[in-house]
Amino acid sequence: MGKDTKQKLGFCEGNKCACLMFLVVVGAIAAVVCVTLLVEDIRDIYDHGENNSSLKWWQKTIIYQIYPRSFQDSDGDGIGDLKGIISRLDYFEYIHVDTIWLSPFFESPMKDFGYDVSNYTAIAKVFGTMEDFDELMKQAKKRGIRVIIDFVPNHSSTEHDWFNRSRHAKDDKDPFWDFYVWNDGITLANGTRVPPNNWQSVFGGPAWELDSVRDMFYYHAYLTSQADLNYRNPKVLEKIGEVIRFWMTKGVDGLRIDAIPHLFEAKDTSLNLPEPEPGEGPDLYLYTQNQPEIFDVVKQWRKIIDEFGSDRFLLAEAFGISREDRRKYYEAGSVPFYFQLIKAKARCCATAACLQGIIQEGLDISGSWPNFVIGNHDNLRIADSMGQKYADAMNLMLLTLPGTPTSYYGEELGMKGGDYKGLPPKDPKAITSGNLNNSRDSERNPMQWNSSTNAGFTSGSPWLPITKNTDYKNVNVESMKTDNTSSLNLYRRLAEIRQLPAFRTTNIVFPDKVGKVLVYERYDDQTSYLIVINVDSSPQRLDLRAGDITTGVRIFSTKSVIEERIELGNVFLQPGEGVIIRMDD
Ligand SMILES: *[C@@H]1O[C@H](CO)[C@@H](O)[C@H](O)[C@H]1NC(C)=O
Ligand SMILES: *[C@@H]1O[C@H](CO)[C@@H](O)[C@H](O)[C@H]1NC(C)=O
Ligand SMILES: *[C@@H]1O[C@H](CO)[C@@H](O)[C@H](O)[C@H]1NC(C)=O
Ligand SMILES: *[C@@H]1O[C@H](CO)[C@@H](O)[C@H](O)[C@H]1NC(C)=O
Ligand SMILES: *[C@@H]1O[C@H](CO)[C@@H](O)[C@H](O)[C@H]1NC(C)=O
Ligand SMILES: *[C@@H]1O[C@H](CO)[C@@H](O)[C@H](O)[C@H]1NC(C)=O
Ligand SMILES: *[C@@H]1O[C@H](CO)[C@@H](O)[C@H](O)[C@H]1NC(C)=O
Ligand SMILES: *[C@@H]1O[C@H](CO)[C@@H](O)[C@H](O)[C@H]1NC(C)=O
Ligand SMILES: CC(=O)N[C@H]1CO[C@H](CO)[C@@H](O)[C@@H]1O
Ligand SMILES: [Ca+2]
Ligand SMILES: [Ca+2]
Repeated sequence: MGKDTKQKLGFCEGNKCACLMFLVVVGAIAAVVCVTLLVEDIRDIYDHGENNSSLKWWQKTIIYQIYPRSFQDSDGDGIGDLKGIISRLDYFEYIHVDTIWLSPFFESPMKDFGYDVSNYTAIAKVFGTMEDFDELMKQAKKRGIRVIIDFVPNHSSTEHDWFNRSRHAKDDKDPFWDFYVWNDGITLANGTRVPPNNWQSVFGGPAWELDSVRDMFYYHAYLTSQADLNYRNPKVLEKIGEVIRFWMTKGVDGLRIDAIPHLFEAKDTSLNLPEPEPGEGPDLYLYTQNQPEIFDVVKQWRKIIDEFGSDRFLLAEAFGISREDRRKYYEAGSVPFYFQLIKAKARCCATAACLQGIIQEGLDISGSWPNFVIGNHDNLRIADSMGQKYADAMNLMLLTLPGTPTSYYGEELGMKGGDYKGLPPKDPKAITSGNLNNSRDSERNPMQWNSSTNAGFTSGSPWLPITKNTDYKNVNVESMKTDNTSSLNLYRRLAEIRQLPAFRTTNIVFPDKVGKVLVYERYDDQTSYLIVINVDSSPQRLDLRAGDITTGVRIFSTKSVIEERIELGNVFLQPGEGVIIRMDD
């Protein structure tokens, strides 16, 4: 075919909208909205002419995040484990996911459920053994499933042997003396010892803790039991390099680096956080986040994993970074997670304009490979943040955007988070900060596999109960398998559609005027698809004709399994409904 798509996309000549208004009365609410796609300017930015065959595996995959504690328990202790994950590997084939990312499963006192590592090369007993991990790798490989593991370099548990050696070190001749960020602090006139500055921890309170053994303060970005490693010390880099090689040798396909913006703190510990400007919130991490030294370390880690082949993947967890810093993460050989869609509701009410703006920001990366995330273990599930009605539509959006999507376990079911109001929190963030609103328990609720007691997650008593509000008797994998309109089957269908060549490109165009419905077009030389998602709370009717193209085939709808030829001049969507339309030539 090879037709001129630019001409084809001229929805309205010279962007002057010439759409006819269809005055159809539906429930007396639907308004006709005319959508024009603006071609020239946007196309030049996003059109990188990606070549399907030259894409790397991580550009063609869906990443599925497993929170091991909550995915599948194999031994009845109520806590998910590696054997449980192994027993569910076939599920990933079923939903067409071929990359899993495991949140931490390393030895840990579990003060932050594994994000406090006490031995980077050992498995937490509660999750299993190294043999279990090797078996997991073997079984995953057999099924063509890639495995990415979490890597938590910013801090170790204070129960790590390195910390013990460091706090017992007598002087700088001890190799562990400077392994962590130590400081004498300040001694006041009345003899009281105080931290060297007013730096704050992410989980609330001062970021310095006086250690009674060494009689010095150590810095911790998170909990007091999560001491920050000192990346100005080459010996730390050496040890952490060994950890990376250890897991690469085990055959893992990539690392997801946790909390990387916190890797370095300002060298000058006399710097105090300034009073916030009137009307502005304080910049609590001015001296402890996004320091320029980070990128050299990322480059070093990229070099190490390249020893094992250039196609291993490096993902950086970097929340709320600047455009410039995003560029630097890419330049250093990593892909920085783009998280802003998670915050769409809070940031701008998740309206169509809001979502489009966030997506465009996510694509503003000068030719680098994009990625999008709509949920994780730190944020409310989509069904809770956006509303159940919009859960399928958000999966539709995630899986049709350019780049690599990351799905959080359970989101393929449109599952709600647990309702733990009134129960004591398990999340240390809530406990430490003394604010129950900070609890991340809800989104860490057990995966719902079937309609048996405890949803097939465990034969024992789950560490977080399965609560009534999640309707697990209906919202579970087994029940949803048999219903071709279920969230699960919609997700599977979307995962298939993603494999079409047009979705493998980074080509995307948006309308020049945004209404209440999120609209974008994805295309390659051959075929063009319109994605239309009603994120509004009222039904919407749209005219989507593009020049002389007046019909298309609706190949997907969140409300129907029937493929249907439709009139583009009259597209009707219920609230929360999303469709994919293959445009006729
Ligand atoms: C895609 O690959 C084909 C065949 O390998 C090549 O001829 C073409 O130039 C490539 N296109 C781009 C945009 O790289
Ligand atoms: C792109 O790759 C997928 C599988 O990786 C394949 O099914 C499809 O045919 C390819 N498309 C083109 C245009 O090469
Ligand atoms: C971590 O655990 C492994 C396996 O048990 C052990 O060989 C190693 O010495 C431990 N490392 C540290 C730093 O404690
Ligand atoms: C910590 O180090 C001290 C001094 O070397 C040692 O006596 C102690 O056994 C260590 N503790 C642990 C838990 O390894
Ligand atoms: C010492 O002085 C500081 C600052 O004025 C005060 O907060 C603290 O309570 C005093 N400590 C004692 C033991 O008096
Ligand atoms: C927690 O959230 C509720 C509801 O939004 C709010 O009323 C309350 O003030 C919050 N509590 C704290 C300690 O922030
Ligand atoms: C639900 O899953 C559990 C764990 O896999 C299994 O033991 C149980 O038999 C299942 N129940 C049904 C009704 O399939
Ligand atoms: C969906 O399921 C219904 C009921 O089982 C069945 O009648 C229908 O043919 C199915 N539709 C498709 C497209 O598979
Ligand atoms: C999104 C994410 O990975 N958040 C983690 C960041 O790091 C802290 C400390 O390791 C964890 O508590 C968060 O869960
Ligand atoms: Ca278990
Ligand atoms: Ca740090």
